[in-house]
Amino acid sequence: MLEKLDAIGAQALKEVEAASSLEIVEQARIAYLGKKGALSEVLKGLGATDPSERPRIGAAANEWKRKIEEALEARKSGLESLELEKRLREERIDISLPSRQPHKGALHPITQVTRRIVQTFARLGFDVTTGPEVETEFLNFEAVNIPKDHPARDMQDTFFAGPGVVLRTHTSPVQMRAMREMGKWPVRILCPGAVYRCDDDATHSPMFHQVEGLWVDHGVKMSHLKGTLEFFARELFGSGSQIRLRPSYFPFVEPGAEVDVSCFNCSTQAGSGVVARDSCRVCKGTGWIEILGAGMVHPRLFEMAGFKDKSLTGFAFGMGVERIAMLLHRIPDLRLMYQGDVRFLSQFS
Ligand code: FA5
Repeated sequence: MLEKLDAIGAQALKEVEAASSLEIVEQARIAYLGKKGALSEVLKGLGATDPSERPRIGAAANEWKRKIEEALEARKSGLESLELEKRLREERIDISLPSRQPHKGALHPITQVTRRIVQTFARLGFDVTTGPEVETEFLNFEAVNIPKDHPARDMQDTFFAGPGVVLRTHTSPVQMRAMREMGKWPVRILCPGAVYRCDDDATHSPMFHQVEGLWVDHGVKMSHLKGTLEFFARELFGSGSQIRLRPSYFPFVEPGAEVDVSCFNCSTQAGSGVVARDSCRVCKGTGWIEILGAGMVHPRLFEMAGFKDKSLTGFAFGMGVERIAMLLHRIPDLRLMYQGDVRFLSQFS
């Protein structure tokens, strides 16, 4: 019986040492030390042995049990530390790797420029008002003194959205909406927003943005218009900027003017404002850049707004935001602003 125990014990130790996983270690424990394990099976025959031999056999069985338990424990912890090492190796974090930089978003250049324009006029007390982009033909044209069949309608190629309904071609109808809704003066508003025209080239887009300004009160004069726009030009294009007004025609103002700002590109190059302007790509050698249309509100608009006070006066102006953005950022083609190319847009973040 002792020989049998020795053979089982030796076999158990061999198997435990060779176990390649915790599962096999557990299987070996059950096979040798379990209730129906090899060791227990041998000890079942103890009753049939010589009683004087039993203490020796019992002691030998206990010794093998202890040895096998020790071997099981040793193999288990050996396998556990191997497993831990493997996991540590696999799950190692290389803290020297540079982290992934999240893409930083930024406002679109059109939004940035619109906000700059709005903030500049806000400092002079202008409030922001908006209107719908789908507008009645009446408010877009008739109410701002562009009657049906008037040749001025050709100045703005129109998208019709239905009978008597257009995609507004300018922000001037917002002037009319504001005066009608307020029903009283003074009116000092700024109307930014998208407008639509059937245009498409490097400097004209079917959808673009305008900012309209309107100031109505008693005693508003052309000099106020000039002073306001001079302040705006200096804030946006630099403190040395000058403006000039050239007579022009817009049906909703009388007199009307086109407003130019002195070329900030030339003066930047020269540092003095005096340069060989022939070489300037921004002003094409004229020294002036056209930035907006403006004038004194036509009395017909006050009639259309329901303002009966004949002594009221006002000025209005309207500018294209894309044009201002192109000038400020030297953008050669307006379409770049609508292509959603991150390489282009990220320059403005
Ligand atoms: C007007 O739209 C007038 N409502 C502005 C105005 C308001 C004048 C109040 C007087 C008093 P005009 O059609 O010139 O004016 O357009 C104004 C600006 O919009 C232009 O100077 C130009 O910068 C811009 N613009 C016109 N068409 C386009 C287009 N298709 N794409 C981009 N910008 C355009």
